[in-house]
Amino acid sequence: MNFRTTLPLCLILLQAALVSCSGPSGHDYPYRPVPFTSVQVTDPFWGQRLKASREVTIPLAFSKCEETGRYRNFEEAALQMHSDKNLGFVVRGLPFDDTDVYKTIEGASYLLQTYPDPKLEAYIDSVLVIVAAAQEPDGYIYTARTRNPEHPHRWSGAERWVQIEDSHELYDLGHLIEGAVAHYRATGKRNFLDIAIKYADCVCREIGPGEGQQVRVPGHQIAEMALAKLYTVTGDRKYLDEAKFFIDMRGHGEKGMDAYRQSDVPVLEQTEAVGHAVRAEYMYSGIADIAALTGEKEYIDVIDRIWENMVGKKIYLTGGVGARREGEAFGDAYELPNLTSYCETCAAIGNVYTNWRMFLLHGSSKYYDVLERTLYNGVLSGVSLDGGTFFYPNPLESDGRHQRQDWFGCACCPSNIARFIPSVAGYVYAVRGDDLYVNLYMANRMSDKLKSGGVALTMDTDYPWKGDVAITVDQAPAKGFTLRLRIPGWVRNEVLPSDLYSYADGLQPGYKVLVNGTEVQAGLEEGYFCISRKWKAGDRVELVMDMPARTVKAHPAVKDDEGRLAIEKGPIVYCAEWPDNPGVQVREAVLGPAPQLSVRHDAEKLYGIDEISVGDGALTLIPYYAWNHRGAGDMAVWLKTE
Ligand code: FUB
Ligand code: ZN
Repeated sequence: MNFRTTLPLCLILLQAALVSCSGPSGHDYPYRPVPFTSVQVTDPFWGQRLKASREVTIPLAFSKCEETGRYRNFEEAALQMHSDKNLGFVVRGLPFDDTDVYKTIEGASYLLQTYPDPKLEAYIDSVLVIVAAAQEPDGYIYTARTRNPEHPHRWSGAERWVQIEDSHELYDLGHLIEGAVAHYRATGKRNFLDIAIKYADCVCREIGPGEGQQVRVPGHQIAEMALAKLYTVTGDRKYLDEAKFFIDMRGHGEKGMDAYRQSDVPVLEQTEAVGHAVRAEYMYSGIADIAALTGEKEYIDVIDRIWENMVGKKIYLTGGVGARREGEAFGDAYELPNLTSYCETCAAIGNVYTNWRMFLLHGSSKYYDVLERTLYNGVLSGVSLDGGTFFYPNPLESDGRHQRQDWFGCACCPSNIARFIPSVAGYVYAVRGDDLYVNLYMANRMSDKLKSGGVALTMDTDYPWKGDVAITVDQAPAKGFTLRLRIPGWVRNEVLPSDLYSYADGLQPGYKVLVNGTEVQAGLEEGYFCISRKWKAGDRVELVMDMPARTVKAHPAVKDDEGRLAIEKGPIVYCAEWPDNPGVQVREAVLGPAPQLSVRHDAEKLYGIDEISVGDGALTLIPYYAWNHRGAGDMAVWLKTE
């Protein structure tokens, strides 16, 4: 693989400038993520995902944008804008089809960091020419209206903003900004960012509390977190104010808004995860951003409360959220059905965004325990191993009717996978002062700045199959720094930071940390093993974690998991699938109350997995993320004990 080892100087300076202008109000997240531009993934597990993304997912998503008329929509909008008469374009599809283009460019931009690709960069530039041409002179960009202002998409309302609860005009803004900022950070070019700024300025002019402005609230959240990000990039406070306005106005009796859109009560009074799960997760991320960037504590309190409710009562073992198909929504407490679990891929990605921000606010590893579980299970199941097919819902049980597809009429999940997977490098490390947090384990090389100077590390590991991690210090500030290694919940005997699930086997896995071959002792601080010292180049830290296969049980209030156990190993949740168990009806299979589990690595199967056998081979389990690669059939995560 052709990994980039050094960034050009101009990009390093650009990154430094971006970091220093984040939080211009003086408030910011106390913990700063080490950006994706500073981490080169060299990992076999994630390297394969990135390869699949680069070679299959991103080209597929671009070709689907072309084939399904998403580029044509921009072209038609441009033609209509420059015509005196109505050209009669029929506005079909979904009013947020533009976002698939923005999201795919976002993913491609992250990829450019690890795999510089002038052809891909030029292709993106050519798409951006088409996108820019569809932008109205005042910045409005929403092809579902501009294509035919007299007959816009039926969800869009006769005029701008009037049907905001369904139109997705501001959802489009959110994805536009997210894509544009990633593209700017990756390439230093402004051709996408300027389009986003122009639309954001249009929205800030027309929507707000001031005279002559309309009071409107996004029907589908994401503009909040995106505008907050645009504020950190530009330093322009009006974007943060607009994001806060959107959050603050929610639940104040707007027309057509309800619990489905998290608008039944004002945000600051909300206590539970409710409604459409993707909208909810994006809103929680936006609230966390407002909390961090304004320093207003009441927003932290609300997001803390909702997080407790979600992690304590409404999350699946896979990190998936959204139990109900109807409304793609959170259910009641402990309502976690398996066969009908919805667990939209986008909601899992949103759950990563939320928990990442919760860590950046609080610095506790418990948020990464949720994030990691979601990443390896609920997110990864959303895309096939070759990167070419996708799940929209991610159920924990199947009767054979659920299969990945190469695209959907509503393509939010494939394009979210296209943008998320390549961004994974940005979740590995974080910094505070002279503390370097290692939050995810994957082989990589990183370099960044601590308060006292530059730091560079090389990480080697076979995670998630082995719990051994070796970190070599390549550069360190003369003064020294504190290395904070996250000790995952799964090795501390905690499935999730709540009582929703617990290990059922009585095992007590252990871990140890060695520096240059000598074991060191330390208590955990917020879930981190901390080593403070003057490091020198070549110092080697080893984290050795037991990673046995484990059985898990659910809280007794989860009726659908009653009398059942699930199996996991490290961060990976397992399932029984039909091809590995000929002659066994896996949904009816009986584990027994204390099954003996043995693990075998198969480098060929399903791109290399650890397979788990129960007893003397009565049942074989594979990682949940890897199911449905060998045809349609039964699958189950929660298995009967008798
Ligand atoms: O409405 C935009 C996206 O489409 C949502 O986030 C998904 O749940 C799907 O409905
Ligand atoms: Zn989706």
